Amino acid sequence: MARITLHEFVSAHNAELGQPFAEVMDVLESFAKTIQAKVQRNGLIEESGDSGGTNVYGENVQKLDAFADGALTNALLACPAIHAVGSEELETPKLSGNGTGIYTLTHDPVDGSSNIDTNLPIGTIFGLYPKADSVLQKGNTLVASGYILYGPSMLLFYAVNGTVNGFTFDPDRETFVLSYENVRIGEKKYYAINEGNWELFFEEEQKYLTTIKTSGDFTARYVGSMVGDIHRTLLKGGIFIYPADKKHESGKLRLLYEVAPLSFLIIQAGGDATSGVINPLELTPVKHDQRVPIAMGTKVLVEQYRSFSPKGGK
Ligand code: P6P
Repeated sequence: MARITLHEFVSAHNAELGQPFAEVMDVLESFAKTIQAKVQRNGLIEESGDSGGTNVYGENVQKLDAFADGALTNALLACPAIHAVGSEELETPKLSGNGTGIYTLTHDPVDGSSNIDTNLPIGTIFGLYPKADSVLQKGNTLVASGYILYGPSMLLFYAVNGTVNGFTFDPDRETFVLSYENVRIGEKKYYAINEGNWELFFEEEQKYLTTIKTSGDFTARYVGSMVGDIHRTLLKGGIFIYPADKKHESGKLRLLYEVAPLSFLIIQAGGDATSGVINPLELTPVKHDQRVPIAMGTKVLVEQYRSFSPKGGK
């Protein structure tokens, strides 16, 4: 029997969210296929390497970043369900002006840019909020969140109403089909952190890492693309950490575009997340590019990490 498609699944299982939600998911599927067509042609496409421009943070923008940001933002602004779009690459959110929009969607169009030309996994991260006057909403107001993972397979995972479901792009049917139903986070002891920053880590991180490494129970895994690391953490278990350190006083990852949507998904799959002293979903962003420290993953592993924080993090 043929596997249910993403569109069919959304219509059947998210019917209470109606046509607007289905429209957003259709936009995301179409966007995923556009990006996949690019990333499956490393070295052959125009959109490789640096664009020569910088983003609102002064960071070099990869050509694929710029292409993806425009493609997704414009597709969303044309979607009747969308009121506004916030993108990691945009200084300010864009309003659709269509008058029918009921959602604000925030996205990091291509996360893991440093891996783009290396054929390593990269991803798109999205968060769907109820329409509001500002894009700066707490993560615990999310209606849904998820990611697209461009790897050997292209996957789309999303969390809504307390469940996480995963879909694999079937090239024969040219659509996503259900492949991981009602996903619950795994329990393996993988840890993902950039240990190249050891000298920058504060004492609590160094003590934590020394403890888990001398325990002999943990295995290191670090892709350097948040979506790839979080996907492995979801399926297998483990903990992903990007802490504050002596150079990144608030960490590196952005609350609105990376931390909140992925924390929401991990928590809905039975995991946990902490930004030092608080659950990141309880934070109201003070600016759209606010960075926060983050540790997320298997609940018991996040609890162990928290115990090393002198602040007794939540
Ligand atoms: P570092 C990619 O640039 C990214 O934003 C995330 O996808 C990833 O988790 C992190 O930065 C990697 O940062 O400092 O370890 O290279």
